[in-house]
Amino acid sequence: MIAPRFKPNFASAFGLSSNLFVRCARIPSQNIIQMARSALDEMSDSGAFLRTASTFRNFILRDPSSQFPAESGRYHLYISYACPWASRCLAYLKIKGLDKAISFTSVKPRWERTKESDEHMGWVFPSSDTEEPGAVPDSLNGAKSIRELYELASTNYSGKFTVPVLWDKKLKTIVNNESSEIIRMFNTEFNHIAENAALDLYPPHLQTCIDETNEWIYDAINNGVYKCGFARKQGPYDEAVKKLFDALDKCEEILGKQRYMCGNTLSETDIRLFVTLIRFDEVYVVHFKCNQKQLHEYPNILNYTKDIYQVPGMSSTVHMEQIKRHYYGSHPTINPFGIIPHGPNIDYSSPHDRERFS
Ligand SMILES: N[C@@H](CCC(=O)N[C@@H](CS)C(=O)NCC(=O)O)C(=O)O
Repeated sequence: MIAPRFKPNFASAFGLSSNLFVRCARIPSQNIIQMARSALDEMSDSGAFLRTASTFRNFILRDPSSQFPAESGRYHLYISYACPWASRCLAYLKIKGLDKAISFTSVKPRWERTKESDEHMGWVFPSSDTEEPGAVPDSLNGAKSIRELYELASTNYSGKFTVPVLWDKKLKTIVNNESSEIIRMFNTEFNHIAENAALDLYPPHLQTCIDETNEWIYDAINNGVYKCGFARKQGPYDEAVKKLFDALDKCEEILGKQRYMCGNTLSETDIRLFVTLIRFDEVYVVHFKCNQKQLHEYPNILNYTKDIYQVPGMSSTVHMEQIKRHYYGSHPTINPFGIIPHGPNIDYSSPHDRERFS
């Protein structure tokens, strides 16, 4: 049996079961809510994966008098190329033409010990520019890990140390660590400095479709693959797999009638769906046991994934080697020896048939 990734000593001191403790334990005498410290610990008693909500939820606004005004050069996006949630945000930086106004850096793909003093495993920065292609040391704050950024931003933070992190260089704090909100800010609030300001991925006439579609796609697909992969009992896994493939069948049908998920215009929903689809055959099929069908067995979804990959800027957000090294190498409860499967190496830059809808 493999030990939990992070077990602070005071869990047992307060007589809490580790399962309860890591999910969300209230310690009455001190009124502390202790949250899960890693996705691997977010487990209900029934063995189902339960994702906890992000904590930093401030908004950058175009209004210069706001606490976090949209200014060029002020914000930094910390990502991992491996992470689908962070990759959504990076995709927005690229396709909205914001990557000169908002800087970004990536951590190393494999989780490592974040401190000598405990067992937490998480995102760390390389120690030099050459250690890891695509990752660089943290020149802004000199942090060794993403965990240190959370500790700089808050002295009593007790949640997970996740990417993405949208960092304010001026106030030296985390503005927001929730990708679904970060992409909304990038879509609208920086248009006075965005190189591709005309691209609106959340236009008023599509908002109802986008919100409704995001909801079932998040539950069944984006988060659904994690529910399959992190389930610790057969029942929750069976349920998640069924939901996942029902939802993929539904996508296949929709994409047989139109180019994108909300009509013939690229929208937020497509970027959110893409980051999961691009990882599907290479990782989720094997690592998260999502193997009822592979994506390349869905012709519309496969061609749609290629179509979005070929949107200018998108391919630079996909580092498949880092994606595979992260998943297969960072979850020892699922893949104890960290072996990385070779296939299937799909070429997403090959021709697709989606122009038939335009
Ligand atoms: N709700 C967050 C989820 C972010 C998230 O779960 N990121 C993962 C990487 S894909 C992470 O950093 N996990 C660290 C951990 O579980 O310790 C968002 O969408 O921004």
